[in-house]
Amino acid sequence: MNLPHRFYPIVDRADWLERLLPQGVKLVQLRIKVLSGNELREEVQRSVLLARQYQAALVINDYWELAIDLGADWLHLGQEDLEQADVQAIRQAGIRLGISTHSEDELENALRYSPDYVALGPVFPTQTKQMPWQPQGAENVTRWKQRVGQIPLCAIGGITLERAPAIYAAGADLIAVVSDVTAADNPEQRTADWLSLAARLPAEVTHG
Ligand code: 3NM
Repeated sequence: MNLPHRFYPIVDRADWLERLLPQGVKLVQLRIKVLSGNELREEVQRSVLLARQYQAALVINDYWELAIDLGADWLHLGQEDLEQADVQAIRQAGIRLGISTHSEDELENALRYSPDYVALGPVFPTQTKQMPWQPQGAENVTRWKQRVGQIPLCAIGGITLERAPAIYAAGADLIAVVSDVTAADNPEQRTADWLSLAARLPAEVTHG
């Protein structure tokens, strides 16, 4: 597949990249909600440079103009972000695109953009993001994978290391997590445990 790893932590600061990238993380999302202006730009810039240094794929959440400006390789957009974004400009900049989905309608909409991955959430209840959606359960992971075929499917929302094997088995090509890593007693150790789980999975996603 086009994605470099099956474990996909999401963090809100470049400082986290300093901690996680040396562990061997090869795919990470920067999801910043509380910065703006120069502070935001500097945080994204530093993250882009760190990802390059560690040869990891960095996915910028939401800030598509900054992503183009700062030479990011990947972008993640929610459905509302997608409406505001200039997807043609994003594609022209050679940026790959992941899109959130929470319902069949959102999935149909996302597929119109030929995304490089589709995210499905929340698989389980999560405290990290307020959303109107009911938990999807492993069943919808399987349904989504049948629908997206060769497009990598990312499962997100309330997923822990302990729950991960069942979610990979249900059809998730990759799993994105926030709190299971960032709220862990020892985030570096938790990351190492995720990486060793992912290393025991097939390296290539099974298409379709
Ligand atoms: N998006 P945690 S769930 C950022 O369903 C995000 O689209 C979701 O955090 C979606 O791993 C979520 O702590 C939060 O549950 C994931």
